[in-house]
Parts: sequence; structure tokens; C-alpha cells
Amino acid sequence: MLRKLYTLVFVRQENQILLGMKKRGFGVNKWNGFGGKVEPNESIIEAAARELKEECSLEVKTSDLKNIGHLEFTFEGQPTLMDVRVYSTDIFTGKPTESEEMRPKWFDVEDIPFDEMWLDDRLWFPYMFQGKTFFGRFHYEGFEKILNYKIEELESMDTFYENRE
Ligand code: 6U4
Repeated sequence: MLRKLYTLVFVRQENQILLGMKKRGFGVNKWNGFGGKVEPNESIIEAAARELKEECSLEVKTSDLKNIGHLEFTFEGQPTLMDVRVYSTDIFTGKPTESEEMRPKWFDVEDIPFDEMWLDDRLWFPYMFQGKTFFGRFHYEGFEKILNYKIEELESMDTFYENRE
């Protein structure tokens, strides 16, 4: 299966998390973290910082981004696997600003708009909010139905990647 690498960044502030309303393309009209495809000339973590800046103007140092999870998405009848590296940080500069792609908004962690998000988010956000590192795999039919999935807490992201190689 062809694997494509993506990043997904969550910025935290006190009891809040920054989400963006996707204005175009994949996941349009859903609230999501910030991220996108890793380009051939950059590392995954550089892509994470670049996409955050492009999509909502916030700047982060790559050393302040913490890899908290790994998600894999497949879609019935499609040959590609989306390999999504999830990062979190509460250290950033700038003010969230709307871009062509995203409209950012702070949400209280008790008030996440799951009904306007990817179906999988409600399944793995609790791991993120509990400070756990996690692996999740989701097989979709279309974009609104999960046929099967698995989520597990990881001991650490490093041992997860060491054991995969
Ligand atoms: P272009 O073509 O440049 O607009 P790019 O911004 O590189 O694309 P995009 O926006 O298509 O990439 O990336 C998809 C984003 O959505 C990534 O951050 C990963 C995230 N994502 C994909 N499926 C998801 C899902 N089921 N649940 C979730 N995030 C998902 O929470």
C-alpha cells in the first residue's frame, strides 16, 4: 500500500485547544488540527511547523513540538494509506489568523465540536487530553463511516517507531 505522510498539530493554551475550520480540500467544513503533506525536501517536524504557520500564522520551534500520536487512515477501495503524525505544543508566538485554508478558533477542552469533526477524533482525542501517547488505525467507507478501527496507548513514540522498523 502506498503510504503518504501528513502532519497534524494541536496548539494548547490553558484549558483550550486551537482548532481550524477547513475551508477547502480534504476534510472541508470540519474542525481539525493544522497540518498537511510532508514535502520531499523537509523533515516531518519541519513540515508540521510550516503547515501551522501557513494555515494560521502561528510560529513554533520544531524543538517545542511534541510527537504525541500516530494515526493511519485507509479508505475502502483506495490504495493509499494516510500516515498522520500528531504533535502538540503550548509554546508558540503570534496570534491565530485566518488563512485561505483555515479559520482558527480556540475551544475549551470540555467543548470540542465533535459533531463537526472527523468521526475518529472523538475516539482518540481523549488519549490526547489525558496526556497519553497513542496509535490509531481507522478504515473508512467514504468519509462519514468507520468500518473498523483500533486504538492503543503507547509506552512512548520512540519505542513505537523503533519496533516498526
Ligand atoms: P493541499 O493540497 O496543499 O491543500 P495539504 O494542506 O498539504 O494539502 P491536507 O490539508 O490535505 O494537506 O492534509 C490533510 C490534513 O488532515 C492533515 O493535517 C491530516 C488531517 N487528517 C486527515 N484525515 C484525518 C482524520 N480522519 N482525522 C483527523 N485529521 C485528519 O483528525
